[in-house]
Amino acid sequence: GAGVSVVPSFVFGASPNMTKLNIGMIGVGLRGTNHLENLLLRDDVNIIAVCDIDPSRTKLAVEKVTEKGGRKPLVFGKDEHDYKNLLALDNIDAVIIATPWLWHTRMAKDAMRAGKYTGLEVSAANTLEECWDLVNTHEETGTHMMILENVNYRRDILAILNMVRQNVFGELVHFRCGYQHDLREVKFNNGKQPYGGGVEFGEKAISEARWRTQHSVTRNADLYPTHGVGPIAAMCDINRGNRFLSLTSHATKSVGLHNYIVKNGGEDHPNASVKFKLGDIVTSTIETANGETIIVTHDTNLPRPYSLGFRVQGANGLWEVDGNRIHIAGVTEAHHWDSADKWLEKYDHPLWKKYGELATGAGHGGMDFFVINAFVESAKLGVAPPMDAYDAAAWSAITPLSEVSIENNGEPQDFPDFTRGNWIKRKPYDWIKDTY
Ligand code: A2G
Repeated sequence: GAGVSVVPSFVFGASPNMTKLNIGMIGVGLRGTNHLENLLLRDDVNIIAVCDIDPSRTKLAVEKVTEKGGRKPLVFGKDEHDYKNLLALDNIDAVIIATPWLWHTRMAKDAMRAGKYTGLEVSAANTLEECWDLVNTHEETGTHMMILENVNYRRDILAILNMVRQNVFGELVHFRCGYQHDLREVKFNNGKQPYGGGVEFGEKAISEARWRTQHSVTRNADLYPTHGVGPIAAMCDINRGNRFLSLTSHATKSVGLHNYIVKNGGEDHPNASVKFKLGDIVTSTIETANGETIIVTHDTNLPRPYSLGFRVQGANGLWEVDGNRIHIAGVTEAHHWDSADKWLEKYDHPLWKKYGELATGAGHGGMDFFVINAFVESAKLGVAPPMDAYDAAAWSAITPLSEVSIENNGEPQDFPDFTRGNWIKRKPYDWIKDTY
């Protein structure tokens, strides 16, 4: 709010006569707890209730709230449907959903039907039907939902978006992005620790390996498109003057997960006989209505350093995250790269300029802080969020569309127009401001 300044006692969102946003947390595993910690840095929210089927997680969440001097939240989670009792609470304004993927859409639908401003973790939906469900439920209820894509708030991404808005790259032509993250120690653990130490998944594992790995068994698709495509969609105004038209996808063979099991669990481990459908590298090419292409990579089963692989290219130059380099015609030497550092500094986003130290210093990685800030500020105002149900649907649709394309030797798949024609007149979101 107005008059906020950065002083030692500064709390994000502070404003004297602000009404507080009452929040319910659905899912307080590793991700939900991270959101909770960022919420507890603010003084404009109350955590009214927390829900998780694992009592050790709700216990931890309650402790975190009360340690910060908050009132003890109500606890839900006696069974998988107890979240509906949380949604029935009249005094909750907004909910954050951070649960296994297969619960996302149904929980978000129930939350919107209950009139709660809804924050939904990525990926939002698993099938085209679920994508439509998010859009239709938003339209039927008039309740807002925001897809909580944190990478849209990464410092370099917002600086590049700032450069895009100032036309530094010229007319946009081509993008690359993806989720390139060695998840082998996320997909397997020993049932005692969340990451690695064994080759179990499903019932015998805990945390993400308990539910996430199964998607690699049953689906050959880009399983996790939004970290890459979310930031690009903001840059090229998807659903706001532009839209995804179609895609083609290809997958390699699948060797990484099987090799990992054999190497760490032995050939005789029962999981050594599991056949993983997910190809190690899945590559999709999207065409947009404005004539750009976007190459999206999904690469989670092989040893490799983390990179979302961004490239943003226009008629006047390009940025590549790998190599941290930029070329701008007429500014950088012809045919040569310039380090991206001084560009990223020069075009640093107003939010990061203002609150970057607080966000990073608070030990919460910055971008997570800003995505939660955008959610809370939008919910307090009751306005549409920066990334809405149409974005959640269009971005998540890459999973089912890539699956069908791969199954059919790269046959092009049309994206549904989730805006039903409104993309032509919807105005680009104003990303470049210092409030949220
Ligand atoms: O790996 C990363 O932190 C991902 N986030 C997150 O979404 C999740 O997949 C995690 C594995 O547990 C980003 O890449 C921004």
